[in-house]
Amino acid sequence: MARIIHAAAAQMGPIAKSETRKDTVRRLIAMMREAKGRGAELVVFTELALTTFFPRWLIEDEAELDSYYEKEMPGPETQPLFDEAKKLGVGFYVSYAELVQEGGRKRRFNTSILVDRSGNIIGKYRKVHLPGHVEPQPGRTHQHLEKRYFEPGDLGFPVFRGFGGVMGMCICNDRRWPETYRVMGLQGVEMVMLGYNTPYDHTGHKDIDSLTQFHNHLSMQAGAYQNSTWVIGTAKCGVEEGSNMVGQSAIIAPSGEIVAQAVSLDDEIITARCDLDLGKRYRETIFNFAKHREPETYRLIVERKGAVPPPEV
Ligand code: CDT
Repeated sequence: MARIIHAAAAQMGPIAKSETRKDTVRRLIAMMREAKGRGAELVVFTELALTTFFPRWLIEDEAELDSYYEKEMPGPETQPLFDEAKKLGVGFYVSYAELVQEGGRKRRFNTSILVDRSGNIIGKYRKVHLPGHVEPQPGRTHQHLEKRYFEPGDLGFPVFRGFGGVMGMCICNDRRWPETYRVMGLQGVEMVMLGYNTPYDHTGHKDIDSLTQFHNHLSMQAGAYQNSTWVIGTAKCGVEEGSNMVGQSAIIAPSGEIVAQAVSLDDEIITARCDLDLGKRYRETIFNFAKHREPETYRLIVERKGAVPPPEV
């Protein structure tokens, strides 16, 4: 019997700084209802889906900074999303800023969770690859201070059994790194869910930035194909507080083909019936890791050359 997950990417348009958690959760619930109406049983929301993308500002007041973080999940403002998921029988992925007290200090992570159709959290991930800077960069209209506001995730890239398959998560910049998908691929991942907030001016070099849309899909399509997995990438997009962010949310098959793509820069649901067994064809042939990978060779190459600087040109 085919193993189908009817999945949705719930792309989000801008979230204004003035928008409350209550307003935002209401938007997420409306999209969850629409996704369910279109047959979806799993909804993938975006990165830091509960607030505006606050790392674009230098925030020196600690109470103000803390206000962007969740101290519990679900908390009073996010509980309605869990209640609705349970009522509809729909699972979801969502990313948010997480604040925990550990070892007598505050720890901050860019986190995502996977929630099953009964409203229970079945997986948690903390973003490993943090882009941007610790200190504000002179001359930039919008900062990208993720390195200031988060620690690198300490949970690795775990996979979770759920929705009849092997599920994995990552967040935004993680999607550009082959290691992200490969670590999950080595654990047999069948669907990778991710949210992203990608400003068009993210490198500050116009020639590279003009390829932002190409690189967005390139990373996710390569990750899917090379690891025989579905990838669902969901954007927060449009012009948010003056920052112009890419859309193009996509559902990508293990072939690397895009099977559904958002066309707006606003709240938009896209769906696809994802056959998890499609990945098998690749996993058992061209990307049969057990047969064709050469980990010992990779290790020797890295050991001999890894620490040696490249020759001068
Ligand atoms: N949110 C996030 O990770 N965005 C990065 C772009 C910012 S780089 C300063 C991304 O890789 O899309």
